[in-house]
Amino acid sequence: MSVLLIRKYPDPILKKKALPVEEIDGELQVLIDDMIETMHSAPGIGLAAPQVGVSKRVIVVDVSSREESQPLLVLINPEIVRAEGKVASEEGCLSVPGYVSTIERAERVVVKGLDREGRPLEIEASGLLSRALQHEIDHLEGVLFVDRMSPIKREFFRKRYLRRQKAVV
Ligand code: GNR
Ligand code: NI
Repeated sequence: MSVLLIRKYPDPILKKKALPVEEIDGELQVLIDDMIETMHSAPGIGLAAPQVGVSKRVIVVDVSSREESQPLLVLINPEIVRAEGKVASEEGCLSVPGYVSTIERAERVVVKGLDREGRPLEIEASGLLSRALQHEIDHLEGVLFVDRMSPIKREFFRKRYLRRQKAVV
């Protein structure tokens, strides 16, 4: 297993819509294991394949450090089939280091997809798991949490982030 490099905003791969997985093979299993290791080492509560440079519809989510009794989830070709309610909460992203913002999202979601063996899976989620699932599925559409901020907040963010990035490099 290896810890992969996490792509950072404004890397263009983060804006691309990821392609559905057509074959669940050994190569995909290696990717999934590397994504899990990368997420844990970051540490983060979720990771989407485009964040490690692979434009495929695969996500991993592990909120067990913050919410008990939630097992590690691997989802291939995940889709939100139901969304209810609205809730605003603070959000960050490993691809946008150093920033958090309050983002409004659905309170509860039902997500379906395939597990790493290709078996159909349906998950009902609320709380942090619901938020993490929506955040990761956004990544597969090329959407970052900063794209969900108001235009004014986003412009402030963009300028500050790019200025700070220049200062670091
Ligand atoms: O580690 C993460 N924490 C987090 C906190 C609130 C809402 C979403 C997240 S996901 C983030 C990891 C990440 O960037 N996944 O794409
Ligand atoms: Ni993210």
